[in-house]
Amino acid sequence: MDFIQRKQIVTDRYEQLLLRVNTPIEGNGVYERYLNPVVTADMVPLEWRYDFNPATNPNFVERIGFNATLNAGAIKLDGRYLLVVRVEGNDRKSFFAVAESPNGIDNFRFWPRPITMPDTECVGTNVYDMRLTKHEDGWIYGLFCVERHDDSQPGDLSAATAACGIARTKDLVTWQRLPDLKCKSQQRNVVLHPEFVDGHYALYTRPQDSFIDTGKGGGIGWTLIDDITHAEITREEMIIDQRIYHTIKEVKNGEGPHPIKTPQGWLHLAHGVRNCASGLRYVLYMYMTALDEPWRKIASPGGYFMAPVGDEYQGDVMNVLFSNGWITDDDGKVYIYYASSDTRVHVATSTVERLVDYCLRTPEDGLTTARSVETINRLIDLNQGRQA
Ligand code: M1P
Repeated sequence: MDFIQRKQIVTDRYEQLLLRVNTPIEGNGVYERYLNPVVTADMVPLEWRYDFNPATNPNFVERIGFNATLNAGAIKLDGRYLLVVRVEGNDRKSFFAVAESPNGIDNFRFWPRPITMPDTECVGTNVYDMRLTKHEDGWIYGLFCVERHDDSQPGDLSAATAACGIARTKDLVTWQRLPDLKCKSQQRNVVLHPEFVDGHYALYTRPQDSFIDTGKGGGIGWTLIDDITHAEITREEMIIDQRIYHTIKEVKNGEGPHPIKTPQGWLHLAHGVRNCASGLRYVLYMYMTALDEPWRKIASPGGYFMAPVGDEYQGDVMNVLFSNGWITDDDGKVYIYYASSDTRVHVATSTVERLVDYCLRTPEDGLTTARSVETINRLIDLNQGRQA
């Protein structure tokens, strides 16, 4: 096949993929999944992958490969649904790139170039998992993980450190990089609360003893910081959502996107991790905190909100759902962007009303088998009483 023929085939296939219509799948009533993922590695622009010059690429082969598109921050700007996607090259380096859709559920198309994120003096090896927050100070902040080799262990090539990188923008094109969050522990999954709290910026944190293990880090933390341009944790990191034995968040947990403000309280989406014979299992769960005290939990529905199903189970890192982006429309519709198995991005839709109902009316985890059976029997009793 010559250059022209192959280029045509590749381009046609690419355009068909981007124009594919997505359809909802009936679910449990709390949310709807969709038939197709919304962003996959095959949707990375051809200009980033192919040399379009027949003289230097006579067979029209791919020159730069992409391994995955995952863990996307999300925001709605000027009526456009925008994802800041973690794009991972075949070289294992992640970077950020904006994908835009007119409706939030299909036709996502990457902007012409990836984000050029300025570095700090201490260059990061890898960056990923941006949480976007349109803060009441007028800036859009992106908080993300910055990974570097741990030079205190020169003999161990896999020793790494995780820190929270901070950058801000008005348009997602030009980014002002601020110093990384200073703190005693390593950090991943740090999220900026959208409002000032007692005149301070507020962070959801995830203290961890090492790059992978949270160790003594008890769960999702909360702290106030004085200056976002030199962010430093100087106060206590209060653990607001603990890891708990024999639950979906026994091994680790982490805040997802920043919480949604509702009349009943702040709606939170998070991921919980447990161990099993096939390795770590990442699921999504929800909780709510008080409107006036965003650190005080008021609802904790038991169990997971979403776990991998079907094809979602398979990918680069199996058995993983992870979310760091959601968008709320003015009419209360919520678009939950989640990645499956560190490979591709999906959407699920719900409404603020349904999510609040889910949080306030789902029984809490009783933490023992006996309590779980009691809870089920209580529902059966109520239903039988109603039927009598
Ligand atoms: O591989 C699953 C996820 O693992 C990490 O999340 P956590 O820090 O909570 O363990 C992150 O590297 C995330 O990107 C990844 O999806």
